[in-house]
Amino acid sequence: MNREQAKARIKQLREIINHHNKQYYVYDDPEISDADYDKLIRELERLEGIYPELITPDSPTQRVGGEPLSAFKQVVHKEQMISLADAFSEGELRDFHRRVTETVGNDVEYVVELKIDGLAISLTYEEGYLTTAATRGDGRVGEDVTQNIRTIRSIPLKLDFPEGQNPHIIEVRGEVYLPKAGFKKLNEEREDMELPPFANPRNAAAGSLRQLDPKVTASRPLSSFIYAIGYSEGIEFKTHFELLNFYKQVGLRVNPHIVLLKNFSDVIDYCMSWREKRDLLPYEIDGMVIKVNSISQQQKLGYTAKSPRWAIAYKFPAEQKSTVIEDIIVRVGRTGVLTPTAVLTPVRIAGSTVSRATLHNEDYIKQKDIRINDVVIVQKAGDIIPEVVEVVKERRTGRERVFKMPQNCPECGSETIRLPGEAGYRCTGVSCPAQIRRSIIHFASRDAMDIRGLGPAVVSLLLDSGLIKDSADIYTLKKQDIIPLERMGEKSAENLINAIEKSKKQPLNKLLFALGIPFIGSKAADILASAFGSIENISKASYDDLIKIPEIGDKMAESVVTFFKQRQTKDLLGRLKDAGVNMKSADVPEGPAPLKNTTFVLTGTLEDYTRQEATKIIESLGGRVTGSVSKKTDYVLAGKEPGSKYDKAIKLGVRIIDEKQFKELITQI
Ligand code: 3BD
Repeated sequence: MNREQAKARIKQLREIINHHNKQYYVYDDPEISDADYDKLIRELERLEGIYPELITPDSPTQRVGGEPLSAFKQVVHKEQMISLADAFSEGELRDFHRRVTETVGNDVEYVVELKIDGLAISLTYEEGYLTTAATRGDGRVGEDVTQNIRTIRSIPLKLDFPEGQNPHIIEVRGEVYLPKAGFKKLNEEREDMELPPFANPRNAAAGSLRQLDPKVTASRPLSSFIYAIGYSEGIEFKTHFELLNFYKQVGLRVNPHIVLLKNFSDVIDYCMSWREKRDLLPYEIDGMVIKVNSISQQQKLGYTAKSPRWAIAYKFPAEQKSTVIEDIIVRVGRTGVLTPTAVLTPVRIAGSTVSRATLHNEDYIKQKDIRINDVVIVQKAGDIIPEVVEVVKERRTGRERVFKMPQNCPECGSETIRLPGEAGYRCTGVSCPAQIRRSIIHFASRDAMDIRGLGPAVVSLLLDSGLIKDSADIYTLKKQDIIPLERMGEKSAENLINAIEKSKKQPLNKLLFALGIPFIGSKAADILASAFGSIENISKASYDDLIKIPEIGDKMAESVVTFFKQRQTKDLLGRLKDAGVNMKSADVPEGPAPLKNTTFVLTGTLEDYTRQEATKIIESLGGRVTGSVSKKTDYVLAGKEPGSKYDKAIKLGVRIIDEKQFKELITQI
């Protein structure tokens, strides 16, 4: 395929992919299988790899691009993002309707929307292209989260405007949210890593969007619903419903349960019906939003100091139930932290049965004076995580027992201690089975060594059968050991062995994270890996060396030093090294960098190298490869059929070399 053919195919692929993207993420109506979709993406990636100059920012491959940010820029919304007044009862809703009719008369239509429990955002599209995405902030100034928003598949990078309706600029407003399933999974992962869980999907969505590294955001299954407009030029709407239809048409995701109602009693019925049905939705809603449909009526009604008079939020009451704390048990985490958990007489709340509630730590229990056998009020924060709201003290009978954190680990019997400055107790046992199990599961997990097929169940099997005692033992496993295990077989054993083998090549940051050093999450692991370049260097680093790194705090530095001092750590690392596990960063230049400060641009087809290979060679010698020719370019490496970069190099007087000269250059130095 020549360049022209590739260009045409790239264009075609982008159109096909964008179409399927929209069917899947915006309209929830996929037309092809995931595998076929992946094939299209891979073909496009391959072609763009060969012709990187044909990559455009709106290409579907460019959703995760760019380097992590060091901070978010501020964005002033062109038009303010106003608040919404709340109503908590049917009476308050009727008051709203009365105020509306007093101003605009009885002929009113309402649009009723679900109130998505997410994070409000504003997307600016200029000439149809997404140029800025910002959080709401204080309504006037938000944070620039464009890089992160671009990773959300339901948000188009470009809008398809119908003929005659092409606003020069439009601020589109809506909600970014994490579906219930994604929220649950994220919290389970956080619990595994002993990070505090997000209290509700809104916090989880906010936490996911406020990531400096867009790759983290991309790994979260965020979605969006669009429901309002801010500033715009070159387009007008008569009704809110018309606006929503326009949004649907241009490829923005609009909630399918939005209705247009003429009668206010229907509005009330519709709101109440969702109060009962909300559990059936795959995302959280915390109420309904009622809006006057006609824009001219909206204008007549205007705004109070804080919110529009033409809209109101009806907030569902948080569902609470009383139940009994039958017992308080203690779970042991990967780093030995003990978490007290209430065992409840099961009750149904907001659509699911609740039989456990986390009590966080000793201080929390003391503060609320929670005792075993207490009658308590339980609710689900964000209607998902059960929590104890309060103790019903009037119902105490004298049979209540005060809970004490155990002095010995419930799993291994070792002494427990409460470290100064920490809320939690830790098990001091070096071979606590609960800790070991959780640490191995963590070691093999996706963001760590990524050993597919080595989940909690298989780890338990391997531990119980005595095949492994710690993470390093994973690398001594043989196919014959695994085949006889329950629910294993020839094929799964082979896959597991291959995944284990592959994990030896995981980059340093993943290994460092996998070790499960207290307070070192994946971000801190990335930072340490790039600052020190090898396990050896990190293990030799002093507290002072570590604390010099801006993102590494006091606790982290102390934890790293303590971890690497331990005999067990040395033994574990020795065995991992002997097994052939990678212990260094690939990107620490080992030798001198002869092409340091030298910039290359590649154009045309090379005979002996792909572009990626040539780029790797240049980078391994310390040089840089950029996409476009400027005065600062040192060399343009031109292959067969070079493109416009060749002409530009001539124009700017940049030195052009061919493949032969390139080979001479790299062998000479
Ligand atoms: C939703 C305002 C108006 C455009 C003002 C009428 C306050 C968060 O599903 N419509 C919705 C939803 C939120 C809305 C409006 N329609 N404002 C809406 C909304 N379907 N969640 N909100 N917001 C969005 C807010 N956010 C944080 C702090 C304070 N206010």
